[in-house]
Amino acid sequence: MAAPDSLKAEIIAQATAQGFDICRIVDATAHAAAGEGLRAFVEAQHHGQMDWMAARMDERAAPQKLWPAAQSVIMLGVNYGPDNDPLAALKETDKGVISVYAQRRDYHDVIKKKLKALARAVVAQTGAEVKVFVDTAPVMEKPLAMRAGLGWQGKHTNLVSRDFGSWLFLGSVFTTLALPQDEPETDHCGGCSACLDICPTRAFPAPYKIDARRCISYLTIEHKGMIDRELRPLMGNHIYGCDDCLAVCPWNKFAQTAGEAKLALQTDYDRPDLISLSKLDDAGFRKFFAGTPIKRSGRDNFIRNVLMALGNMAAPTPTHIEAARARLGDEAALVRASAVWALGQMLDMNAADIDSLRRHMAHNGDHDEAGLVAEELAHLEN
Ligand code: B12
Ligand code: SF4
Ligand code: SF4
Repeated sequence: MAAPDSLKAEIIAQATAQGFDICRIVDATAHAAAGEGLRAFVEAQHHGQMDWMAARMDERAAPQKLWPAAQSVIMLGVNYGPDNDPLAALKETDKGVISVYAQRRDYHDVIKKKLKALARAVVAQTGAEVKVFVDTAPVMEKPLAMRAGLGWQGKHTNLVSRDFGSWLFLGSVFTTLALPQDEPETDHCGGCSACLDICPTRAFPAPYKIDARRCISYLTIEHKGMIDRELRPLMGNHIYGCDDCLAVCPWNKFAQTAGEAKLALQTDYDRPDLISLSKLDDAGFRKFFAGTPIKRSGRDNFIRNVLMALGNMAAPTPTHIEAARARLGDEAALVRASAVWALGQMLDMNAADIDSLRRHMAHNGDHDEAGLVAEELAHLEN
């Protein structure tokens, strides 16, 4: 077997050949501080409906709890820097804003393939055991990446890189090899608070802490059911994820546009028209978003997001109002209830209008076991 230093250099060369933009090594020993942060986050209920975060916390906090034989973690990053300013689209309120990562092919698929290819190369060269992880595994990728020196966890809690700003996807290869460690990165946020100040929903109870329940990314991707009434108007035209706190970071001036062709931005998903999106049925939704992470959120939750955006439009036209009204007859109670909210935002309704809306919906023979539609109608009357 090659000596550790040259072996590490070969692994980095392999990672580069696979299209990773950065590769550094951290030992697999326990990370007590990250575990405490995670426990505090879960105890404060900041994870919302993401119950899986409360399970397997010990494994999340410490790579060796997840895989006792692991000696080192090869931490990897892929740059997905956009070539435009994601904040500009927020002004076009008749369009939906899809976060930068989701306007590309599903990074889980793209990165997993790269991780597996790298892992195979390590096994072929050393005979060591390996396991690959990206995003969905019980691994705390950001604290590990900080310890490996890929960047630091900024006040918005994401990893910031000196070379790539906010725009790095993370992944890891755990291995039984004991490899030379890299130096951790230190915090370079200083007195800046741009990410905390820009957050539309005030999702940061304090710097370096996020309450996911208020984060638009969580609300549009992970949260099932109706969204808190108080938060809906603050979501603007975000319909899948949110990049506001990432995009405003001054370290992005060093960012580079993504080089990986498989992660190229797809124009269909750049500011799509809200009216067309609102018309997607289940099959249309799956076809339009095939190969993207959006497909996984499910059609009903997605149309709910589109209706929130319609309700938040600065100057809705009669065609926009018609698009929301058309969803009053939707199969899903979640969508119908969201349509009621959107119309309430778009129109100045009097008691007679509300009564006619109620009769219109009754005429559609609604089944509303969870009472979502009834609650929205009742709220209109108050
Ligand atoms: C759950 C999750 C989410 C949740 C929660 C976000 C979060 N900040 O944790 C939601 C759905 C909101 C989310 C959103 C996004 N996500 Co996400 N998400 C994850 C996931 C699966 C787990 C993260 C995690 O463990 N969170 C738990 C908290 C506790 O951990 P932490 O953020 O490291 O918090 C530390 C400190 O802040 C502190 N702390 C936090 N809360 C508290 C509370 C108290 C009281 C205390 C004392 C301490 C404390 O302790 C922690 C340990 O040091 C990771 C993938 C992975 N497996 O790691 C991707 C990941 C973090 N997401 C990612 C991305 C890209 C996003 C979005 C940008 C997507 C988008 N455009 O919409 C947004 C960004 C929102 C934001 N500002 O964070 C990338 C980030 C890449 C990077 N450069 O950092 C990751 C790593 C996925 C990947 N493989 O690339 N995400
Ligand atoms: S992603 Fe958006 S909503 Fe979530 S914390 Fe950042 S700015 Fe706030
Ligand atoms: S915007 Fe400012 S505070 Fe937030 S992560 Fe970037 S440097 Fe840190």
